[in-house]
Amino acid sequence: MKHVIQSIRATFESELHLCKQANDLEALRVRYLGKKGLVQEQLKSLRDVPEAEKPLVGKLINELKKEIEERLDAAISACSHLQLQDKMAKEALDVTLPGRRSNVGSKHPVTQMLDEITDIFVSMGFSVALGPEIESEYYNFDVLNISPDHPARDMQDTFYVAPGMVLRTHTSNSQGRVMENANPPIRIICPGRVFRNETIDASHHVFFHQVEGLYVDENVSMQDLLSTLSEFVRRLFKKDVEVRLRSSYFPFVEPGVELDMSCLLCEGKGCATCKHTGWIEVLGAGMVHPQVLRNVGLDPEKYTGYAWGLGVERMVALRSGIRDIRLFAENDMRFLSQFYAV
Ligand code: 2U9
Repeated sequence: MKHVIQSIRATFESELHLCKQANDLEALRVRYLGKKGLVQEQLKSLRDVPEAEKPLVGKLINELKKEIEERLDAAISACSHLQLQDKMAKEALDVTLPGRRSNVGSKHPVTQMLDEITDIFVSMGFSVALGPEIESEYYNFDVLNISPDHPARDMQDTFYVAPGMVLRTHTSNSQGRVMENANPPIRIICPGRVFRNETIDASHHVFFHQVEGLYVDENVSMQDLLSTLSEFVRRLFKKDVEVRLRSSYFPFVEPGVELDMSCLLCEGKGCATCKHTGWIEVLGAGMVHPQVLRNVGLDPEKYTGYAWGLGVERMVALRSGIRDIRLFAENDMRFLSQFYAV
């Protein structure tokens, strides 16, 4: 019996050395210490041992059991320590490495420009007024003195969505609504998307963005228009440009003007960008037509006002030298990523 116990001990030792991972140790434990394991087998066979030898053999088997338990416990703890070290080595992080910048995106260049224009006018005391993109012919045309036979009302220029309802062709629709419900002084700008029934090409699109502005009060003059818009243009283009007004026509203003600035590239000397005139057209403006004031219930004998309008895509194009406005509607990341704001 002693020899059997010795041989179990020796086999256990050699099998223990062959164990490489926790699974092997568990299998070894079951084989030796399990209910049907080798140690249990020896305990059962104690019945066949002569009575006189039983205490000694029993003691030897218990010593073997204890020894195997201790050896296995030590091996399991050494193994889990090794596994932990291995895991730590594999998952090690170098916290001194520079971080990887994640791409959080950026505002669309048209939105950036809308924000910049809005900030400038808000700093001058104007409020922002928004209006609907689907508008009645009344607010899109009638209030603004655009007569029923005006070519802008033609189906080829305007999208009609229902009888008497259009996709707004300018953001002035919001201004008529505000003027009806407010008393002067009125200082508002109306940013937003507008729609035109155009054939799309490099300089025309079926939708684009506008900002239109309006200032109505007693004694508002053309000089107010010129000084405010000059300051705006200089702040937007971050350059001390020259500004001039040219006579023009829009049904909602009288007189109507167009505002030019000296060419950003040649500073007025003449180049391909300004078609050798030295001037670049920036926006349309004028003194609010007396009929428009009457239409919204304001007395043109008491109040005067100036109004202006600009195309936002055109402002980005002027500042960044873009020749095709279709790029603004295509969402091509190769184009948009060039406008990432830092
Ligand atoms: C009211 C009265 C008058 C707004 C104005 C312009 C001149 C103008 C165009 C420029 C290029 C629009 O984007 S564009 O196509 N706009 O030239 N807009 S005066 O006049 C108003 C607005 C509201 C009540």
